[in-house]
This record gives sequence, C-alpha cells and structure tokens, in this order.
Amino acid sequence: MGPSSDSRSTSPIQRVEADLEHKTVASMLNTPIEVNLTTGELSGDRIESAARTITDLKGLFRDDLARQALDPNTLVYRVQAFLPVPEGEEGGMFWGTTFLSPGLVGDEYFMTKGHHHLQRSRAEFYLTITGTGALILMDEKRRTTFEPMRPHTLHYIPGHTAHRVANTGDSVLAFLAAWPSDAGHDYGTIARVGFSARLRKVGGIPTLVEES
Ligand code: S6P
Ligand code: ZN
Repeated sequence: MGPSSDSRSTSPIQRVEADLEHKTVASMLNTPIEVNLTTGELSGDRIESAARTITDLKGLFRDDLARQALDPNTLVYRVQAFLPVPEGEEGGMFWGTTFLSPGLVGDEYFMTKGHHHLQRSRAEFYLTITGTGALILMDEKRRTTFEPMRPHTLHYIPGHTAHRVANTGDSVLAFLAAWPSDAGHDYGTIARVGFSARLRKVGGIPTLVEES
C-alpha cells in the first residue's frame, strides 16, 4: 500500500464529515403512507385508528330499543387517520378513511355520529372508494340535505355545515377524507340537538324524514 491508499488520503476529520452527511441523508428519508385505492385502507407506521360499536352509539339512533336488540359488539364504523401535525395547529392538513358497515337500527341506516367543525369555517373533502351511501349535510339554518355516495364520487363539505354519512347499501362503505388540521370536532352540539332530519328506509328507499 502506498501513501495514496484510501486510509492514508482520508483524514479523521474528513471521515467524520462523511459520516454526518450519511446520517443527514438517512434522516431525510420518510416512509410515505400508502392508500389502497381498492379498499381505502391506509398503511404506514403513523396511522391512528378508532372504532365505534353499536354500544358506543347510545343515543344516536331514533329507535333505542332496536339498537339494544343488536349484538353489543357490532362494529358500526372505524376510522383510520394520518395526522402529520398536532390537532388544532394552523396550516396543516389531515387525511383519513372511514369504513362504515351496512345495517339498520329499526328503519334508520347505520351512520356516523356526525359533527360540526369546532372552527365552523373549515371545509372538508370526501371521496367515496367503495359501497353506497349518503352524505347528510345540515347548514346553519338547520336545512338538511343529502348527496348520494357511490364509488368515485367526490363531495365538498363547505364550512358552517354539519356532516354525517349513512350506509344505504349492503356492503361496507369506505370513503377518504381530507380536512384542515385546525378544524377540530364539535360532537356536543349534534348530541344535544341532532340533525333536523334522519335518513330512514321508507318503502325500501332512503328518505330524509324531518324530525317532528
Ligand atoms: C373528520 C371527518 C371524518 C369523520 C369520520 C367519522 O373531520 O369528517 O374523518 O371523523 O367519518 O365521523 P364522526 O362524525 O364520528 O367524526
Ligand atoms: Zn369533518
């Protein structure tokens, strides 16, 4: 080995710098989240999950005796979410998938709890992946409407609009959602006063029936 070999031509300082450079490059390598566009399933190590059983949804459906007659462990929906910044932080975005089971409580379709955003002006997108259902929207004047959901429908939920989803089909309804990280969730208002109408199966057809 002559004086020009690697071990002699690289000083200890140069070697430390090379190591640091290697570490910097390694720390810049984030593993992206993956979205299965057939099922809506998110995967990756930063995905959070939550589930709501029929027991968790006490008080939500009109016919509570019909709710109590179901297996208490019945899964109504589960949500996966990717929250890259702390909830409430301004300027970030969140991404999630909701998987809503098919089913009825009396004549009312399985549905999500529904909420307003805490910051009322914050909007949201939903994109249906699989299944059929209804996006139920209620404006500030308590006017309730719904949009049919089927694979590949995109739904814009404006600010100041309460929203919930009902599954009107016989298979799982999965939809993606994207919303601002400072939107927050107000469930209390809906728990107290509800929507002005419920989506019920009337003569086999999903129908919005005004609350009396
Ligand atoms: C979040 C977004 C959805 C819902 C999810 C469950 O702003 O609208 O991810 O959280 O569909 O519904 P809920 O009403 O129980 O939050
Ligand atoms: Zn929302």
